[in-house]
Amino acid sequence: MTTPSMEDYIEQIYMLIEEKGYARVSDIAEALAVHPSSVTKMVQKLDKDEYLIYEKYRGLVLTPKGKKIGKRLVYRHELLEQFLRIIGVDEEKIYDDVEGIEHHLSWNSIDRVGDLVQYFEDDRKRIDDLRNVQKRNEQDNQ
Ligand SMILES: [Mn+2]
Repeated sequence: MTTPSMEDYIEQIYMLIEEKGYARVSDIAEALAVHPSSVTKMVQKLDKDEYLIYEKYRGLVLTPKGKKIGKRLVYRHELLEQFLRIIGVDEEKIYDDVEGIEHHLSWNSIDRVGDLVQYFEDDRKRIDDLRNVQKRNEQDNQ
């Protein structure tokens, strides 16, 4: 079982390795806006739980288990961003909102959100229809 905080770390480490080929404690600390000592602590826990292998001077690598969950966490984040974008949430709110909800949905809900995103993407007209509903609601609220 992973906690929200563990998920944030695994997600970030997975993305750093995808982007740069490696993940340093200092990069993880910067990305998550936390103190490097917190990163070291969490990385040791993730090592103990076999999500990654941490060697002080050689850096860290995800285990197959860590990679698998990392990939799913990044997918979940991206899917939820897509979802909020489709339903018309303001661009500047999307990232923080996803950070706020991503750890609190079951995979069942994530899969159903995936269906909904697909439903809208299969036919752009559906997104236009939704925008029309939103325009009407905004006019009514004025
Ligand atoms: Mn995230």
